[in-house]
Amino acid sequence: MNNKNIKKKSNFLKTFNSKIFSNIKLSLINSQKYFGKKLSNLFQLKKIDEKLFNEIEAHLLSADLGIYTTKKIINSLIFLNKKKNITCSNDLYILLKKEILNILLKVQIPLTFQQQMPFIILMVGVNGVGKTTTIIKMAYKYKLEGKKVIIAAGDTFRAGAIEQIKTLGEIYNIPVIFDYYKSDAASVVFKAINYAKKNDFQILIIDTAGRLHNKINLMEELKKIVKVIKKLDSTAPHEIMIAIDAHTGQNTINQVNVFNNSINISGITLTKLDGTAKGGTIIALADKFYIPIRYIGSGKNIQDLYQFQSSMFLEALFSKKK
Ligand SMILES: Nc1nc2c(ncn2[C@@H]2O[C@H](COP(=O)(O)OP(=O)(O)O)[C@@H](O)[C@H]2O)c(=O)[nH]1
Ligand SMILES: [Mg+2]
Repeated sequence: MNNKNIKKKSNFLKTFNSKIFSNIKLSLINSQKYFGKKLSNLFQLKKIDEKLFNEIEAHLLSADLGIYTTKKIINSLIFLNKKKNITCSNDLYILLKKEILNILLKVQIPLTFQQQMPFIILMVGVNGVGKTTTIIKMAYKYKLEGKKVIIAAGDTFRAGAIEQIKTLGEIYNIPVIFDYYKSDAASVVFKAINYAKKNDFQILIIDTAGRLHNKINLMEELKKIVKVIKKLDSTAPHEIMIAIDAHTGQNTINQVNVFNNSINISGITLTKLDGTAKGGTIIALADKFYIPIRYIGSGKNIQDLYQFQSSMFLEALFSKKK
C-alpha cells in the first residue's frame, strides 16, 4: 500500500470509529445521567475526606455497579489516595475512571474464529432478552465479512419463535435449519451441524428457547443440546454466549450465575443498552465474572451491534454532553 492509500484507509477508519462512538454515546444517553456531569461534579473542588468517599459510594450504587464492585472501587480509591497523597479531588476522579477502565479492559476479548468447520456458537439467555435479534445481527455482520453463516432454529418451545427466525433469515438471506413447533431442540441442532459440515459453512449460530432458573426441564434441554454438539465435535460449542438485557440491572448477576452453573458461559452480549439508565451494570458484570463481553446491542436494527471496546464504551458512558 502506498502512502496515499494508507492515509485514505486511516481516515476511513477514523470516520468509521467516530461514527460508532457517536452511536454508542447516543444509546447511553440515559446512563450518562449517572456517569456524566453529575459524577464529575461530585469531585469538583471538594475536600478529600470520608464524606466525599461516602458520596462517591452512594453514587456508584445508584449507577448500578452493585455493592461488591462499588466497595472494591472505593477501597482502592482510599488506598491510592493515601499512597499518592492526593490533594486535588479532580485527580481522584481521574483515578476512578482508570479503575473502571481496568475492570472493563479485562473483559475486552473479542470473539475470534479458528479453523473449526463450522465454528459453533450457542446462544442462551432468559425470555425476551434479545437472543434471536442478536443472532441475526451477528449472522449478518459475519456474512458482510465474507463468512458462510447458517442458523439453527433451536427455540422450538415458544410459539412463533421458528417463524420469527425463518422470516429474519429470509430477509437477510441467511439459511435457517428448522423443525416443527415443540420438536426436540437437540435434534434440530444435530441436523444443523451435519448440514453445516456437509455444505462447508464456517459459522453455525444456534438459537435456543428462553429459560428461567425455575424451569428445570429447559435447563436440562440446554445440557442435552451441548451433549449432542459434543458428540459431533468434541471441541464444540466454541462459544456459549449469554444475552443479557441491560435493563435488568443487578439481577443480571443472578442470571449469569444460574446459566454458568449449568453450562460454562464463554461470552456475554449486553443487549438493549439504548434507552436504559442501567449501563453501569456492565461494570458489575465484568468485575464479578471476568467473562469476555463480546458485543453490545444498541437498538432493534440489524446494524445495532458493536464489538465491545472498553475505552470507547467508557468515554461514551462518561460523556458530559447530551
Ligand atoms: N431497543 C432494543 N430492542 C432490542 C434489542 N435487542 C432486542 N430487542 C427487542 O427485544 C425484543 C425481544 O427480542 P428477541 O430477540 O425476540 O428476544 P429472545 O426472546 O431472547 O429471542 C424484540 O422486540 C426486539 O426487537 C436492542 O439492542 N435494543
Ligand atoms: Mg428468541
